[in-house]
Amino acid sequence: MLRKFPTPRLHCLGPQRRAVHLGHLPNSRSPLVPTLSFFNSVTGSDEKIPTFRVLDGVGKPVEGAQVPEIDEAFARKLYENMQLLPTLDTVLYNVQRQGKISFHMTSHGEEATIIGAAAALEMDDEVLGQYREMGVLLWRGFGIDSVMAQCFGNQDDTSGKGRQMPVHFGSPKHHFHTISSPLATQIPQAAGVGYALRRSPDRRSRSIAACFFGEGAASEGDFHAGLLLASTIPSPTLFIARNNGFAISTPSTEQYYGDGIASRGPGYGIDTVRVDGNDILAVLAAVREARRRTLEQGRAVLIEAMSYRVGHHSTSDDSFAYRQRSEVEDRKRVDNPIVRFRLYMESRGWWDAAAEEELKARLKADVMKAFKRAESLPRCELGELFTDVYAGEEPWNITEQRKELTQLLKKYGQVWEPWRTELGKFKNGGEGSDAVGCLNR
Ligand SMILES: Cc1ncc(C[n+]2csc(CCOP(=O)(O)OP(=O)(O)O)c2C)c(N)n1
Ligand SMILES: [Mg+2]
Repeated sequence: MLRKFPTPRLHCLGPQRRAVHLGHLPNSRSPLVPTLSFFNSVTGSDEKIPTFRVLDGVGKPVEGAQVPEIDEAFARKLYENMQLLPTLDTVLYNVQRQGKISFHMTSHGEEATIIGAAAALEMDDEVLGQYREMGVLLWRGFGIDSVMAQCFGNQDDTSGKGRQMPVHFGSPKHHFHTISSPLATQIPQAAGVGYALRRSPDRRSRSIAACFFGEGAASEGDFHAGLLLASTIPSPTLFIARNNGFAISTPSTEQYYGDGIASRGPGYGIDTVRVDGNDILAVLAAVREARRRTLEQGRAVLIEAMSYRVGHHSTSDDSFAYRQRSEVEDRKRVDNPIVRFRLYMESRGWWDAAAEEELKARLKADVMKAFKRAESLPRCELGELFTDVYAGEEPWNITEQRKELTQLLKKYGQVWEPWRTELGKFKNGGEGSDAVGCLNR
């Protein structure tokens, strides 16, 4: 059983609420009161929605906390995945800087939110991510070779045959819906996926839709459309807002005036909780309980996980243009999600310096091996650019684009150096592909 929070008081209706009985309007259950009184989620600092935490900043359970049941093997899996994320991120970030891939986004600082949530879900719960949730795939066994293949867009990329931007993963096998760049589109989609699960006899009462998004994405209209959809057409949908303090350069203080994202849940009649996103045990407990609720009630739940985006937004961003280096350095130290959990593991006798050293060396070697492999592999056949973009017969616009590329390649493919180099990166040097139409014809 989890410890119960005091219910946040979002309505300041005053003492008359209970004392005076004036009844209800015919079409409402709202009690009639004789006093004019406004309410808000930001009335006073003591009215803020609380943040659920299990471990303190140095990995010690806080007084009264109910520590979720985990054994040593599970704890090690959590920790190894939390360490794998930054190992991969650091290599991919540097590889982008060397010009070998076009783009990357790191999860630095959000390891506990992402791995903790992944670990609380069932492996076949449907996940709709934003883009910073590579850790969910790692937890589900996608593998670092597949991560590298997607980021390099090589022939082993099962997410999209190299046709998507890096980090735009997708894997039906891992129940991970393909990432799409336009923000918040996954939120109403998740409400639809949750509804589909409810209507599917073999998934009903067993699987949920879990939707991740940033607090910045929650400023989009699609956030409200998605929550309203889940509220009025009930479904087992879990919304996980990663509040990492920034939407690129816009700090969260400029993104809302209300009490974060959590204050919006009650407006839609959705059970809501705020959690310390740097505390993996708190995230694990909150997501486990939220998942149980969505299935039991068949209704959506909203979690707001509080963390801090330690890395730059992406490789296209330099965050020191809009925040102090010292602020980032401070946040790396205070409540560091990986350190907190390591200290907890050590206190249980499950981890020590030797295990740490072995893990870091092993992960680095594995990631470097996968990187070298991915770099050496060619891209898919060039013609694959046009196959299975849509289901069914090829539509006219794809046919037109295919013909245009064929003509351009005939004219410039071998005579213009940048194109010749690019073509060399594809399987068979970009030649012999029926779908494009033979380049040398
Ligand atoms: C509809 C739309 N508007 C703007 C963008 C550009 N954009 C990409 S990421 C981003 C910030 C999102 O911040 P948040 O949702 O907090 O996620 P975080 O990057 O912090 O994980 C913006 C504005 C976009 N991709 N789509
Ligand atoms: Mg953000």
